[in-house]
Amino acid sequence: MPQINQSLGEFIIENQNEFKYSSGELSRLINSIRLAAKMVNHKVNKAGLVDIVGQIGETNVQGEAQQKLDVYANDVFVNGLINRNIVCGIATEEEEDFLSIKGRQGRNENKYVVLIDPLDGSSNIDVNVSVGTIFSIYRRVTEVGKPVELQDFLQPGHKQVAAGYIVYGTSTIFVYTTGHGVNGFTLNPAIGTYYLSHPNMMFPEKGSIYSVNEGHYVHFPQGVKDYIKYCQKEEEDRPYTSRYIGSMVSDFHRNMIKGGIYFYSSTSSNPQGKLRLLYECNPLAFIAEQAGGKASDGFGRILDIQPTELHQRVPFFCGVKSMVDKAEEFMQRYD
Ligand code: AHM
Ligand code: MG
Repeated sequence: MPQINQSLGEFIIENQNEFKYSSGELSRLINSIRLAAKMVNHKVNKAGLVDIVGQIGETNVQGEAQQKLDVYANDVFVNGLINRNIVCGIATEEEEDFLSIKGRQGRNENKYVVLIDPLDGSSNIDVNVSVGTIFSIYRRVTEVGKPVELQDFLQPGHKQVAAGYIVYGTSTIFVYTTGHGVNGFTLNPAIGTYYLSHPNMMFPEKGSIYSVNEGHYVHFPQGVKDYIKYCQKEEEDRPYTSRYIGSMVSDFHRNMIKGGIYFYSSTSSNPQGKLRLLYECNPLAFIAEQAGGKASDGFGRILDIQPTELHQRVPFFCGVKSMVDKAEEFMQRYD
């Protein structure tokens, strides 16, 4: 008899009590995201078959060209969360302002806000390379029943109640944490169910992969240049292997399983780097710490940063703890 693992739906119900404010609301919210992710997965898999690949002629708030699939993914996640009356506010990479959700009869009793990058690694869509979704969930800090405010979104990452990502890759995997470890569920596309395939995910103690866009080398701060040279040096367990997909979710996922570090630091033209604190770095930092890894801006813990803007960028070093420690050591020489 083939073994049938626990499904994501069963897992969510079984572990709902672990959550200290358990009211079923967070479970419904994660359920809603898993459903939206199936729809996005379906579309991603068809990219190229229909006229869906390519830019839609708009730019997002970051000034980057939007792909059609970005727009689709954004609509699916946002509408899914709004229609099912499950959150009180949403912030997405694709929209300048956060959305305050009115709720049924004009009053919204929901407690959670979601921040989301609906389709990360979007430059990879046209070329059949893995992309992903990243999400982060907080309890609102303002009064329930009133419209959400910016401060509900600008919370430091250590206040997250849940975070996760989906990689639409050679297979589709849904990985999330509610602060009790990290679990991964692989989608069986034939029956549309995610099954627990990666229980209790942990970064290895040691790693041998470094992931960075070395094209920016001349523009990196000296600490990053030195760290890259350290990774490449013939010594002890080095040189490390270089792997860079250009979809951070996919790079992160591989590094968590195989052992590695991902970094996107400041450059001379972008002093805060490229990645967004609230819906890219914080959720992955939360997952990393839950999996025994580490996430830093080169000088301190990502999850302790007090955000000041919705689309704030931050330098990001994330992966095996000892590797991030080493990168910080190089960075701090030039503090
Ligand atoms: P995106 O959200 O617009 O896709 O940008 C984030 C992505 C990360 O997934 C990836 O690691 C990085 O940008 C790649 O950037 P670059 O092409 O500068 O290396
Ligand atoms: Mg992104």
